[in-house]
Amino acid sequence: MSILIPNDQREQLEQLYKAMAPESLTPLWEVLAALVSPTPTSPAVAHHWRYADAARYLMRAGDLISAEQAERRVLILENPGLPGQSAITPSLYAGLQLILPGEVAPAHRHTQSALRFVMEGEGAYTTVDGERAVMRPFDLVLTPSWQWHDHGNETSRPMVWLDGLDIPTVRHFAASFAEKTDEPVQTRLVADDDSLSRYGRNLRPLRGSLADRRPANRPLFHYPFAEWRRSLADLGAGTPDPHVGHALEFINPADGGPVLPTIAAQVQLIPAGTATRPRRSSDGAIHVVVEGTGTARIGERAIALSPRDFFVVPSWTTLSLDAASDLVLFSYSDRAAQQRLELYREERL
Ligand code: GTQ
Repeated sequence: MSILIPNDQREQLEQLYKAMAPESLTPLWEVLAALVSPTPTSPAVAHHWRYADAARYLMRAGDLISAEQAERRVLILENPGLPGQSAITPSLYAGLQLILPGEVAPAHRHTQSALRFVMEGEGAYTTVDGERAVMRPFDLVLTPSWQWHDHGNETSRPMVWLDGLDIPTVRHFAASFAEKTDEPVQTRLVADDDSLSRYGRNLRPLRGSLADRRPANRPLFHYPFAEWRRSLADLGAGTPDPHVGHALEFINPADGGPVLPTIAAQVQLIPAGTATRPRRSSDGAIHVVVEGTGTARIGERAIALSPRDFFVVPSWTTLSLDAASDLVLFSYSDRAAQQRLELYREERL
């Protein structure tokens, strides 16, 4: 409340609040300014994790608990501003998942939407609705809502990837449903990466034909590093956008929109020796450094970046990126949800 209130009036008001509290009634005027803030006030803070540091703890967990026991052996990247909430931003979750050689993370499905961004290892798989995506470093793999998925590693090396899910968003709506099957590993129904050839090259099977097996609204779920990196490399010779560098969003080929209903994902190339101008947006975003070194200036903070670092930028906090060498970033955010809810804003400074 911004207007001054005399002491005796304040006392009477406090008595009123105390009297009505047992009836589950509270006064709006005490909280209105915080509830309806003129600009976003995220409880999340900017934060930075180094992959090697997190991976060390993850490998220790690998010695202590199996993937099958844990169901998902994951260390959550928890925002220090959101303690105990298993969240990296108010709406999104991030975790580092480890699958050791010979292990499986058993099949399940849930209403939460997920993406995987591969950090280490090569050749383990995620099966989505009977189709395996064979994962290589910096591939993006999706598990859309309510699609069966299991993970397995038949290689001789550990496999680690970043899980990005909308767990806090689904919790917010109290809309979590989940199921398990008796079969921990799904039967392969089609060739590995079948949907890449069916839907991943600006083509699609004829509508209604047998080959059109994936859900019409979300046919593709694997976006290989080799493909997105080539597109960024081709752009690299041209003039970068002053605020985002060369930036490409992963799209759902069914509608050209974001890859998931709640989550948008993108990659960026900031050419060596350049810096992006400060920009802020209402979507808190989680970034992975794929290649290069430089500095991320997030609000008042400056974070030195090196490959496989993670950093989170809270809503409405300015970000500028300074590339010492060609800086390649992957990021995901709740922009998809915000755009659907007509909330999204950005400001280029
Ligand atoms: O792989 O299905 O990090 O269900 C959190 C919840 C991963 C998964 C997570 C999950 C998964």
